[in-house]
Amino acid sequence: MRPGKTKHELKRIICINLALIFVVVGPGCAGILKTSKKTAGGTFTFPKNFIWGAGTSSHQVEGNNTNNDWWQWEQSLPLNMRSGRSCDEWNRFEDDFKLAQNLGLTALRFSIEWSRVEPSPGQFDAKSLERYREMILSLRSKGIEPIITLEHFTIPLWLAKRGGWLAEESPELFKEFARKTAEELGGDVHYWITINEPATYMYKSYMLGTWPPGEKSTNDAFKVIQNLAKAHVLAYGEIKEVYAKRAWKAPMVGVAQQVVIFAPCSPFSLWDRISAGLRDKMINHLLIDALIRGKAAIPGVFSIKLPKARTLDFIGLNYYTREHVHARGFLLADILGAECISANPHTKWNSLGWEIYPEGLYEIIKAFSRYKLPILISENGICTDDDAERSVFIAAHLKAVARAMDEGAHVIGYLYWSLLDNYEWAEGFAPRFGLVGVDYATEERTVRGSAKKYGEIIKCGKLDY
Ligand code: GCO
Repeated sequence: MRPGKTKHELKRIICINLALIFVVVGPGCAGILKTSKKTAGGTFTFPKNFIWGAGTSSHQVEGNNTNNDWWQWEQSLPLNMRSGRSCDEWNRFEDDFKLAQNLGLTALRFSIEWSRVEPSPGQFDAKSLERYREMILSLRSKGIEPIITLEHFTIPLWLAKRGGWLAEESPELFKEFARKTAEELGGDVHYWITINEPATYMYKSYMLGTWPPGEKSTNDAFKVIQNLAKAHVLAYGEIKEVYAKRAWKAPMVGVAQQVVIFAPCSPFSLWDRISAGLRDKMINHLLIDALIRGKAAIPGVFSIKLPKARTLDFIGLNYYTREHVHARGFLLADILGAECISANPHTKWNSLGWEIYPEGLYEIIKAFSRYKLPILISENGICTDDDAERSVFIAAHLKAVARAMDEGAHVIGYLYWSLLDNYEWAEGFAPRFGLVGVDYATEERTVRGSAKKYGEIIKCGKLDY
């Protein structure tokens, strides 16, 4: 400081400097860095092209998807557990995309409803395709990258009647749908997720029986996962071919894999540790392994052989929680075990009772880095009635991403689940996952504080971890 300055001048200089910091760093950054706890970590600056987004899926937000298996299934549920008009996204997407743009999102993941695009076998509906084209162009005009999911748990009724994903012909039928969609919409799409959470679908629809078609048969479940894997491989080939023929820039095609951190109920029990390890292998890794190597097996239990290896350009990871498991006996189902509740008094849960465990995202990214493919966090989110919890959740999980990336992990983006409150399948409308709240009676939207905080992190582009 130069001598001879008056108190008043000093104050002015300090104010100007603070204002400069505010303009250069931005209010978000200042806020984020101030509130973040400084640990042994560091500060990570996300790459310029990092994908910052959120996700939705057709049946959960569009409303009136009357021609799919879920709609039929819901009709036997109480009124408040049916999807109905949901968020009416089919008609309101333009306004919601504007909200996403205002938040500073650079990507939006949404799904194409198969039952709309192909309402009867081999008959494609030009109007529905046109609506999806409008959605894609609307996003593009707002500088938002569309990330398209082709299969997010629902199938057309006609396919359900033919046996759904159990039917031998299902992979071929999916291939046709993928080809047509890529031909019609591909010019403006770079990222494709063929199938969302194949193992979740297999488990809930064919083992637990809590989702349509409500079956409980391990044999059928294995057939279904084989068909889903084959469907992915065929769709991957089709999408690539369509792009190559038209000389469009080669797309990135992957799946969205559900991942859970499995921990033993007792770290001292060998069997509990085996149980956790087995679940990790079967639920987290088996499918990814198969798609990369073209085959995978658990000797004596299950094997899968695919028409082609190396059909992933990136791995999508849907991460929410950790589960503690213990073995009940020595048969596979027993070793796979049962869950127990963590006794840790500091444990936090979302409104569906899932443990919140941000470090798990770091662990999962590290574990999946072994495949040496780009990783997209295709879902990560919290259902809660306390929006402050959501802000903490997002920051904590992004810090886990930052830490993994700082150690060299190749993560290309993060998609918060979900842009909007929506229809949470068998749980109905009660769980609130949205960055944007939805009043289902009026369809009024409320941008939550957590959404703005997420926007601040995006704007800032760096985080202490
Ligand atoms: C799933 C889906 C989403 C869910 C989300 C919250 O994993 O079930 O991909 O449709 O809504 O995961 O449960």
